Amino acid sequence: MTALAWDLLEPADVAAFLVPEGLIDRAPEVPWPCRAARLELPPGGMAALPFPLPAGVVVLETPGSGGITAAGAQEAVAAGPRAVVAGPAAGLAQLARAWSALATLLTRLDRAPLILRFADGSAWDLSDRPRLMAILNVTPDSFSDGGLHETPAAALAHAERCFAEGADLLDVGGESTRPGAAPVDEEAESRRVVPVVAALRARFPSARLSVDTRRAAVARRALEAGADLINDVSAGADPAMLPLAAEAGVPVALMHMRGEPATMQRHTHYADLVGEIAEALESAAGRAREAGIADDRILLDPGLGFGKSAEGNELLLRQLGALRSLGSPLLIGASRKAFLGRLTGVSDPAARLAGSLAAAVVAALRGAAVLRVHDVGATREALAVAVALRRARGTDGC
Ligand code: HH2
Repeated sequence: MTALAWDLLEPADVAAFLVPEGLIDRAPEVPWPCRAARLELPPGGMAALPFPLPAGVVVLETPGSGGITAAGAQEAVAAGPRAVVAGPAAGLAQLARAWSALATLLTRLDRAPLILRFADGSAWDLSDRPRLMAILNVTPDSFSDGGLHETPAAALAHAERCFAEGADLLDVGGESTRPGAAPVDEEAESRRVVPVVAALRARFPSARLSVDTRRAAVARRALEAGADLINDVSAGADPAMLPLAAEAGVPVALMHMRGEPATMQRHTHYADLVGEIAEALESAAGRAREAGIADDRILLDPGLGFGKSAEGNELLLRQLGALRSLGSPLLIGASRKAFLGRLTGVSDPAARLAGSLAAAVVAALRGAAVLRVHDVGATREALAVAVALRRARGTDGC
């Protein structure tokens, strides 16, 4: 069987391929992941499915040895937005262990467009193009821009440039979370972040600002100073964080990390990286919902570089499509990170622009909704091309 032409599928086109039991196991060359989960048809085929198929799901039954062909995949996708359900057993089983899990999954995949809603009720429709979250580290020790924006004047000048270059959101952080970084105390973090958020809010009244913090007390003060979103690399480890976001009605970005920045690179082995991260993010989103945060206020982030090996980061980017099946918009922060330096041979983080652009384009093509970046203008240009070419696919035969 030919490898399915998954790369020809629009990330926005989610298609469902329900395959007879065993077929995929007999076709190990089919790349995992496609975009969701495996469905093994029960004896009796489609008629025996224990749940109704959501609208828009196409079923390709492929009796015999033909399997799903690239042409069949194309044909199904051309018929409209769908959910992909296919892949090798080991990975897919993580995402759909039972019929009910698959039913939930398909319902989520049906939920379109992806929306991120702010406290004032306005919303981004994330299905058209990825949004750019520009990085502003007000720290002495961040891995690529530490010490550059510590004074309010320097921070404002950097923000000015980011917005002029097309940033949709500015992420202000007062604690480096690079591997090995020591934690900063709450007071010191607040002293760095809060005045900068207040100054940015005064200077850019309608701009979107986020605060990159693991501490609810810091987040609360940043929200009071004008922040619109909480970016929490610990996915709500501080028990007061999720209730705070719910009370304030602000969106949260929940990121996967193993342990603490100081020690996380000691724990980079996973039996099933993508499956385990999908599960952890799913449970983070569940905790957020339980705290009262609405679905359209949740962003999920696999946390590139946070307790992952270089190969793990690469795998996550390659298989990002699988995480789209969680049903929440995905945030990706690859910018200037060490795994890019390893691939390109560029050791100075500030010089990793080309690698960062390649990663941003790949992430966008695999469905990332928000990209956290240092180099806004260059990323915006690269994405303009990638998104235009992505859109052309399927409409003009490219
Ligand atoms: N990466 C960093 C910090 N915050 N937040 C999210 N959601 N996703 C990320 O990948 C992410 C993040 C690390 O990058 P940076 O802020 O540039 O460096 P440092 O932590 O050294 O300040």
